[in-house]
Amino acid sequence: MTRKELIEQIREKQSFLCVGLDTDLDKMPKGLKEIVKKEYEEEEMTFGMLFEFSTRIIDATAPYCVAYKPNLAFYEAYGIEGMAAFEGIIEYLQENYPKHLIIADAKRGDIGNTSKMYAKTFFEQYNVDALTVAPYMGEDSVTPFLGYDGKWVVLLALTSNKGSHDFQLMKDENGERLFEKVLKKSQEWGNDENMMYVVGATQGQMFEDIRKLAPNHFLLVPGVGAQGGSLEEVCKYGMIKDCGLLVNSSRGIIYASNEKDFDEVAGQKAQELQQQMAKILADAGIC
Ligand code: NUP
Repeated sequence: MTRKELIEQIREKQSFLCVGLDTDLDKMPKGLKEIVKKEYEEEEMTFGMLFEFSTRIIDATAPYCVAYKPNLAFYEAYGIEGMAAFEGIIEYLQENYPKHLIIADAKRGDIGNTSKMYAKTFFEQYNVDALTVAPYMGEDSVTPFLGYDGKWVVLLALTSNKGSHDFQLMKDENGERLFEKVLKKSQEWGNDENMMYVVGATQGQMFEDIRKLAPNHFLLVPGVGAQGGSLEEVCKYGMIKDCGLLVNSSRGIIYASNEKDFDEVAGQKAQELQQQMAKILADAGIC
């Protein structure tokens, strides 16, 4: 998906919401198991639970979001069946919601030879639109992901967790912080048509500093909802003339109810965020 197509979707939906698919079997809603039992064999139950839960969430939230972000940890943790569910969910999205951006949150990056295989995995085998990548190993670990037309590298810049302070805020002798070096250096490898940055919603006013160095890049912003980040603050300091933001919420949407109505409630939560986003976009004159 190109930047232009993504912006068109944001304007059309009046939303820059990304729904995070962090599927945890310990958090499945009541009653789902009984439904799945009727349709799947005993040995397919893990696949069935993950697939049925996710696709119901997707159907309920699709009108209110422009992107989905399955996090690989929540599939790999269930072995082959988990990965089959990941693949099934990606195919379901591609067939039913081809205009939604699919971001695989896997935080990959290794020596060039290995990164090439990671790129093949996500951009050829699974054919997702975007992949989160860690910048730590430098240029040759990131560039193999950048050679695919219409695909996106989403590079970790300033993450939402407390530990982001340990390295990302470290200063050199000139007072430049590590995340600022990541923003500057990585722009020698990619551009705002094939690279986004991860910036945590919990970082608030730091978005001002991010925008000084990446004025035009899309930012993937996790941390709204369960981690307590503020949508208003993110938009105040991070929004640009064509939006430039994808704000993710996972637990705040997908586990809002653990009753039979879990998908309906997830849809309502997504719609609430979409309505707040529509107002912010209108106030900013974007749509
Ligand atoms: O800085 C980051 N913070 C973060 O939470 C980078 C991420 N990729 N994430 C991911 O976003 C995290 O692993 C999870 O998949 C999602 C946030 O989920 P939630 O806090 O909305 O439930």
